[in-house]
Amino acid sequence: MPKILILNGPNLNLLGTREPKIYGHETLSDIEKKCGQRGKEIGTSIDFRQSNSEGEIVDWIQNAAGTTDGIIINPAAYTHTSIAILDALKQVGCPIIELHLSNIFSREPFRHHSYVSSIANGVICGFGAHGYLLALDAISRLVSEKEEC
Ligand code: CA2
Repeated sequence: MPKILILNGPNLNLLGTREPKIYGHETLSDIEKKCGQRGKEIGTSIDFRQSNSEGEIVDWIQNAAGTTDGIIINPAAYTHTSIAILDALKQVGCPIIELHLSNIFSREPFRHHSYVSSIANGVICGFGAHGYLLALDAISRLVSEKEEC
């Protein structure tokens, strides 16, 4: 069964408690449950994590090499700042989807640049919590295409 790692960056543990107009009403735990359900439906195992620490996210990405079939990452604010996360993702060797709840391109200019987009297979943004399910469907397809190679 393919293993999918879903990584969430800083402050996403606050989802559902503040800024619902931008990020919606669902908590990260609600989203984790939905991802688990969709994972069962599409036959993938889901490892869902959140950290406020850049270094911990880098460690998780490094440890994914050779053990994980696909990564979905919402790097949150590190999207716009982290060369360390970019470098870790570059060496991991499995399909990667970058994900954002909000449409970063309709927000402040400093959110328009992402370090991660250049190495992601695809980017999903602006669909709120539903984006996680879209990303799961997309990565599952990428993983099965890779197996066929
Ligand atoms: O839209 C997204 O998913 C973001 O990755 C969220 C980040 C933001 O820095 C990115 O530009 C876009 C922020 C996550 C903070 O989440 C909060 C949730 C509730 C209350 C406060 C922050």
